[in-house]
Amino acid sequence: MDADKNHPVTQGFLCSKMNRFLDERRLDIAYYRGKAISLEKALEILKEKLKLYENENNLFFNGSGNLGKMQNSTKHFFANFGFVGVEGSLCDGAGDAGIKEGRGADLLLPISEIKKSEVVIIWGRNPENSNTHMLPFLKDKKLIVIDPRKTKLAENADMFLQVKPRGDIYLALLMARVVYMLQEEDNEFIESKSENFEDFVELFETYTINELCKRCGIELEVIYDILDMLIGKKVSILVGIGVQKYLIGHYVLRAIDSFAAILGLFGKEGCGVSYLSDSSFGFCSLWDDFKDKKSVASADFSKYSMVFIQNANPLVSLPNTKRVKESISKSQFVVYFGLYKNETSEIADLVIPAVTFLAKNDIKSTYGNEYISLMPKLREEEGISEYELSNYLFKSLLNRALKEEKEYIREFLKSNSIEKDGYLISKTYLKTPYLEGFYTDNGKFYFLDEFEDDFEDDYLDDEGFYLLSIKHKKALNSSFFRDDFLYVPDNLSLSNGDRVEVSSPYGRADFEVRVDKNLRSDTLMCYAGNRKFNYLSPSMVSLDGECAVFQEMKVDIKRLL
Ligand SMILES: Nc1nc2c(c(=O)[nH]1)N[C@H]1C(S)=C(S)[C@@H](COP(=O)(O)OP(=O)(O)OC[C@H]3O[C@@H](n4cnc5c(=O)[nH]c(N)nc54)[C@H](O)[C@@H]3O)O[C@H]1N2
Ligand SMILES: Nc1nc2c(c(=O)[nH]1)N[C@H]1C(S)=C(S)[C@@H](COP(=O)(O)OP(=O)(O)OC[C@H]3O[C@@H](n4cnc5c(=O)[nH]c(N)nc54)[C@H](O)[C@@H]3O)O[C@H]1N2
Ligand SMILES: [Mo]
Repeated sequence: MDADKNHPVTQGFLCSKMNRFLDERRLDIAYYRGKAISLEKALEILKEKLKLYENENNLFFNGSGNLGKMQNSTKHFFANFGFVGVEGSLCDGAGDAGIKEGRGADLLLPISEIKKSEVVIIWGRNPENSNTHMLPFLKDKKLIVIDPRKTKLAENADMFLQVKPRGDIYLALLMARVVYMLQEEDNEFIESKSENFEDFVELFETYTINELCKRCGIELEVIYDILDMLIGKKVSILVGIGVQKYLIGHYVLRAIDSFAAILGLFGKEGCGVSYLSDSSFGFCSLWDDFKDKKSVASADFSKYSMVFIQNANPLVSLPNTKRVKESISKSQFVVYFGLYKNETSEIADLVIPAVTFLAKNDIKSTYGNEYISLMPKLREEEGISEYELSNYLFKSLLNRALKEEKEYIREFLKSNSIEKDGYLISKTYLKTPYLEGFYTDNGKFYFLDEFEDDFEDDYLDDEGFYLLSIKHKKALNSSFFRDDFLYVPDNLSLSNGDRVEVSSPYGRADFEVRVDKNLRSDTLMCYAGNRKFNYLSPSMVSLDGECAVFQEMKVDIKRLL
């Protein structure tokens, strides 16, 4: 497989996952209760089971897949067939909710704007692993990294703040407080483009500077240094999911936005805060939605007769694995529709192979930049596309058919895309985001005005360890590659190969250890897709955004002999 040499983002490079994509062994045959069967037979069984359970409570559970719009054509069928759907997020939903509260809509910073920045702050994001195509655009910038772990990018950054996990909100309030103390706030932005500024000031002044420093683990001198680098400069802040894997996740993004707003960093060239949204803002939605939806992170599978799982591996990716396993075993009929064998396909009654993007027509928005990509079908594969499956079910159970594939693709394209230099982009990003105001009712930015954290006491004491979960370079969550180690700092008298038991208020799990000198002395780490991590995480959801909170816990560690 080759990349397009002229593409303005990838510039002819494939990420390490795409480089090995064709070697990955796909699921190429259907299974019924463990026995290989033909695809035709599998579709017949699916149809019969849908008829059997039609009047009962059933769930359609989908993950994110590859952002292809045609993937959701199955959702269209199950919504029309009376299934319950999922809402909320396992991913970036808490932060997204916080951004929407302040700005009305969560627009990313197009690559064309990042290119114009003088300083870039990488905050709780690890593009070295999770977004390698971003790296060339960071090369000639002053770089500041804020992360509890010394990432590769942090090693080469102009400044690195090894923040306390879950401490980012206090860091944002601290920096805003010092900007205000130094009278460096952007009064023109504040007066003409924002609301709630006085409340924001009152909020950060409820804490002493010392208290804020203690809560985020950063010294005041460092804050002066960082502000020296920022004030008067074109600054973009690229925030990842790291900062928001907590109950208070929406407040964190709102506080980071408010810090950016006090410096007037919105609606100006080369400035802004970019979170992990995709480029689909402003496009039409093609598919009907469910009448009833339940939170994805705390889905109780035991309540449903039939569960249809697509684009996801909930037995590894959902928090509180023990609960997930128990509850899914109580459902009467589980269908897995995916590309690869995994923990979820293993327990499913019926397994239906999907085809990859190479064998179906689709159009996709992009995670983290402004481009829209057509994905024409290039080859045949064993299996069935979402469109074909949905059309089959519509015809055989609801007596109607979907429109032609290309009509949906055309409709999506028409709703908000435009060609620029030979590539499709979203019209929304032809202009600097928020240049003409925010997407709130009155077009103004809303500063964070209140914040309460009932859980901070658990986090502030010195007992136990923080446990991070981050993305692996070679994996895509639980696909392609697994790393099941527990990474520990070098102050614990543990060595590579030691076995430990880790316990949290929600469960326990044992791991083989790897020492990682880049961790804080109070912090442990696993990669996403680790088969054990989610035995430790809670099935709670964030206070806003209904997002999983994988790091809302402290853990204890014990060496096993
Ligand atoms: N290779 C690869 N790329 C991927 C993925 C993959 O699995 N593999 N997954 C994709 C998906 S689904 C997503 S959502 C994106 C996510 O992309 P990122 O946002 O980059 O995701 P993470 O690796 O989870 O976390 C980023 C950083 O947050 C830090 N962090 C953890 N806790 C905290 C905290 O409390 N405060 C601060 N400041 N930092 C913290 C971690 O140390 C880590 O360096 O990546 C996408 N890209
Ligand atoms: N411990 C821990 N848990 C996490 C995270 C973490 O950092 N730590 N990260 C969270 C995040 S950010 C995310 S986004 C989720 C991701 O979690 P999941 O959505 O469960 O992602 P994957 O584990 O990659 O599983 C996706 C499955 O979708 C299937 N698939 C891929 N493409 C297609 C397609 O085109 N069609 C069909 N039908 N199927 C397809 C593949 O078979 C694959 O097994 O995990 C969350 N869980
Ligand atoms: Mo994600």
